[in-house]
Amino acid sequence: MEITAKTIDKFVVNILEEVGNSLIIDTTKDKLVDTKRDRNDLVTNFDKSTEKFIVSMIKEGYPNSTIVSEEGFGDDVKNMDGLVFFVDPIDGTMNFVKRGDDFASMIGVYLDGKPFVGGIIDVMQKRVFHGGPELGIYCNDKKLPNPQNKSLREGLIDISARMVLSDWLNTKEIVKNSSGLRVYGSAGIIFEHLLLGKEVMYMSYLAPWDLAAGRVLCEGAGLQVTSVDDTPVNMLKSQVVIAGTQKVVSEVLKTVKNCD
Ligand code: 2AM
Ligand code: CA
Ligand code: CA
Ligand code: CA
Repeated sequence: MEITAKTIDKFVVNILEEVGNSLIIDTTKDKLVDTKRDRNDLVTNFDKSTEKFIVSMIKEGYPNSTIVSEEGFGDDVKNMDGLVFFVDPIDGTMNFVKRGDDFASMIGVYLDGKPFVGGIIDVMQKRVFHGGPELGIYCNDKKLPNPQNKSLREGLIDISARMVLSDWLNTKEIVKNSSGLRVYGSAGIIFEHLLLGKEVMYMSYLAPWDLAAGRVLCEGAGLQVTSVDDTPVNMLKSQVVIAGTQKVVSEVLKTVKNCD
């Protein structure tokens, strides 16, 4: 298939809509739940079957691309040359298992290392956020305006519970300087909140598949995404990432620097 932003955007949206329709049914079914690193790191049969489906669609549509994915059905990707797809089949698996909402499926596409197209489906709300720097950002068929460049004291923020509880990187001070903390438990749902201007910053330790789609969409919407040491994010490793309005990211980077 053609490698244009428009074609790949349509391709990604079609896959995510199909995934969303089947996950809405799956969330009512019994799940086989397994743990990975610890008792709160879950994987279900649906994470695996969804990833297998997405990977097979990508291999069919773009056989020359490479795939970085969470549950192990992708490729062993060593560099960002050409077309690289990042797949998180179910983001917020704990929410999927315990709540049946506030979970997402995400596909981020990079061309020669550059953010190209991103797609995040908020499954239970049936909303697909998609697009990129070339196309602009859409929620389903509606083009979204860029979020306002708010400051930390003007907005709600989201930081992973683990980071706040341990006060890692001065996170308690950052929370105190904001309008308040929210912890939604799904990177995809939090990126949705950033794109809609409902939250002004997200800070968490993220793997490449947690970050890839959200980064494309945030940068396409005039938001900033950076690693915590103020260097560009590396899409082939896990790292602490700050995403948010330009004003908030610069405030947070200053607070983080004061932490030692
Ligand atoms: P997941 O559900 O796809 O695993 C809150 O837990 C968010 O952080 C979710 O988006 C979750 O994605 C992700 N997450 C959970 N554990 C993680 C880890 N050890 N490293 C990076 N991201 C993680
Ligand atoms: Ca996981
Ligand atoms: Ca994830
Ligand atoms: Ca996942």
